[in-house]
Amino acid sequence: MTKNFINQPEVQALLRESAGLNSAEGDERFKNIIHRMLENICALIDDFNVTEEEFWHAVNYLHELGGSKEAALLAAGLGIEHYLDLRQDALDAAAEIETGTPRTIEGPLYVANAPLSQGHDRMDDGKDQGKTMWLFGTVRDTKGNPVANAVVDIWHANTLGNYSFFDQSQSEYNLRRRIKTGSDGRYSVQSIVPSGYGCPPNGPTQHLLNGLGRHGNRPAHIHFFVSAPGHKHLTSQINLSGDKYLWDDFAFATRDGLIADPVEVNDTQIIKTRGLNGPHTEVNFDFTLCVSHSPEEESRITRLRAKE
Ligand code: MBD
Ligand code: FE
Repeated sequence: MTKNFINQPEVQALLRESAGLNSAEGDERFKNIIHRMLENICALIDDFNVTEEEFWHAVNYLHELGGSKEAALLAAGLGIEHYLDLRQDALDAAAEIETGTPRTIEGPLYVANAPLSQGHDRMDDGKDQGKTMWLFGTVRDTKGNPVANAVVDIWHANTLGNYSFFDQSQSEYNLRRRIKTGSDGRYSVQSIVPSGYGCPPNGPTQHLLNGLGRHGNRPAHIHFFVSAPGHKHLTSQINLSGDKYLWDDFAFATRDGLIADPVEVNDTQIIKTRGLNGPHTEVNFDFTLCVSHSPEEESRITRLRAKE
């Protein structure tokens, strides 16, 4: 076959026609993106001499991926979601915008509209015998002042690494809460220490990762959306130190500045003031929010989410 077969006039004409570039209808930006995507797929088929068997295997993979609703999981596992963060960081740096708590990926397991409480709540339903965790901190602005009326939306896995809603064996909104801060900017929750997540071993994401010689595990982590009037929305997570996957996260979400140390608490006075029965683990993490310059910056990006 001729070198650069993709550049044959017949192929170029086909790609233009199939991407709708010859049509007056449709969306310009969409057409250009689809055109580039088709060109890249065709070039890749050429460059790697992709066989017809391999091509239809890939098509069937997409069927499986969609059928099991793992496309967003794969986007995290292939680092594309982290790439979006790297791009936003670079855009912020280029604009010399001040930085607060680092952003990191949302992941595919958020559920909207968790119970909202003022200052404090308990997140677990008491059915998981995990270690009690007292998670607390302060939301501040870049000048160090506490931010009132910030909503700290928290979600994390149970001791099996599973998330309520996606794991139907858990109660509704288990380990999912929203806490609104008062004038002191503080939030606190009683919960259980989460375990790391592992991709479904027989799902299409793990199958692909197997082919790459990669595992599908995440360290123990806690997700946050933090938002407040006049401030930029923050999507982030903290990863717990001591986890063997801390710097080997299949979703690339661990970042400097987002590592929290679980601390054992034995002080009877602290145990008492928290209304707990005995020794437990505390995790302290403060957030710094940046001032927003437009209303859009104050809310999370639009994305299809459960219960929204
Ligand atoms: C998770 O819990 C998660 O946070 C991500 C990013 C991917 C899979 C499971
Ligand atoms: Fe997660």
